[in-house]
Amino acid sequence: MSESAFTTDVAADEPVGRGLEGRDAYADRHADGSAMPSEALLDTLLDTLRAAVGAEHVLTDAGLTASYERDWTGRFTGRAGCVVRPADTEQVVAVVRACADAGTPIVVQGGNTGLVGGAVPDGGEVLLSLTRLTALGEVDVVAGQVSVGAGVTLARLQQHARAVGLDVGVDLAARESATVGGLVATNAGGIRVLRYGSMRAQVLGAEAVLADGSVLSRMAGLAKDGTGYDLVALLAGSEGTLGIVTAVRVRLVPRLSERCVALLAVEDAAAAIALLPDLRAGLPALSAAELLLPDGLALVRRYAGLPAPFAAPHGAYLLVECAAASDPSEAVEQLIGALLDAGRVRDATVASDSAGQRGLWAYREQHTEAIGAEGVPVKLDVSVPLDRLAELCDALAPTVAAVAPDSRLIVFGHVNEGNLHVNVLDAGAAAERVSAAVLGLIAQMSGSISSEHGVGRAKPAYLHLSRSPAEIAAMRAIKRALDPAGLLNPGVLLPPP
Ligand code: 2HG
Ligand code: ZN
Repeated sequence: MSESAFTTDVAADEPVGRGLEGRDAYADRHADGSAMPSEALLDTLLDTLRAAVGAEHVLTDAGLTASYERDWTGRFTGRAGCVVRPADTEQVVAVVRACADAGTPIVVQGGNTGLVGGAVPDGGEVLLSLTRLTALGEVDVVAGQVSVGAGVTLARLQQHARAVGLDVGVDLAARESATVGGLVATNAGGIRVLRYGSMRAQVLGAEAVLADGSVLSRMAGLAKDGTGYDLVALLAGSEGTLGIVTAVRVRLVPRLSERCVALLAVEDAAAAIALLPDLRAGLPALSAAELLLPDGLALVRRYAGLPAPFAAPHGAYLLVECAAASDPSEAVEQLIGALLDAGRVRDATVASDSAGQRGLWAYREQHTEAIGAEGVPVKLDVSVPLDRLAELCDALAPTVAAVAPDSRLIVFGHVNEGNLHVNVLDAGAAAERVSAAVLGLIAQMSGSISSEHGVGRAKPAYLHLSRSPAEIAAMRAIKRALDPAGLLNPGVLLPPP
């Protein structure tokens, strides 16, 4: 499809929104011609915001705004014009209308656990924090659904669902802080995608405030609905650029209280990948398969003071979890026995009790923190077709070493989805060259430059490596149609025209 098929009446080169300090139409000009925010307009906007959400929920003091202005990795920071903390959808509407009137862009933030800078300001935007939208509806156990506010954390939602024998299909290490709105906005994946799919698959409905202040609401949770464009699905993964998700109708799954977790030691990453068909076929209760490599394991062990999982080191490790209504341990042990006998697994440890299971998961889940404790990494989140994953594992080290010889590469990930987390420490001035080299490699392998973390501010310049010109033109047309002034999350996801 040609670009013109999507052209709207907004010129392609119209600037997307910028912060209070950069928007000429709403700014006074200094004698030297530089754009400055109009003090009067800023004051008027702050007054309107205070009236909308209460003065105590409009933060301007640097001491109070700082934690909202820096991402989890410390890689992305920027000053917000102010931080606004609405309590409900009506207040979000009032904030959006006030910002639209003032021409001031908005950055939307949930639990601030994002890893691509998609929820921190670039400079001068109104930062809209949704953490006060914590309504928790009663679980509809017949439908297996619940309506929740965007600011509810994943851990709180899990607790809520588990209390009635249900669970959430998505799970990830940042569960205590990550919010449902953020999970939808980034179409988060995590550790159970092989069983339940990513966040988009858990979303049966949503309510969202659009850039003009109108409210899109589809919260009935219809399992079947063939009435045209799936706008809710479009919001999933839109990273706050099309609308502000304020509530979500979440699909729940049965709570499977019996678990078995095993750590398998194998020769190398290729051997771990080669086990997948047997694991999927032999373990119907399979719910996670995570790849760990020696450097990452060593880093986590040092950071968390964990013992070695095996007497001898191995080339790669596969963490496997099964979850079922009745104890899946027997099936896991049987399969592992056969794999050991066949020499395809070199060693294995199985945990049937919850303390042992937590212990094994710690090797995997502590990766992000252990890496963060070493410094600010180049953090890439990529996927390739499974039949190229082993090739990618082999190619990563030479690719990174060629541009950043003194760096340290830590790779781990969700192996069944071909999704690797590539973290590079000590890249120094070569950081961007590392991104370009790794993402270029991914493009050659028909992969995705962003598998589950989103594009954010970190990767718009690389979007063309995963999306065709026609796709990017279609995305731009959708953005222009829903947010013609570029009010929502400017600079996130789409590169400048
Ligand atoms: C995970 O799988 C998260 O633990 C974070 O997606 C990955 O830190 C990372 O690179
Ligand atoms: Zn992940």
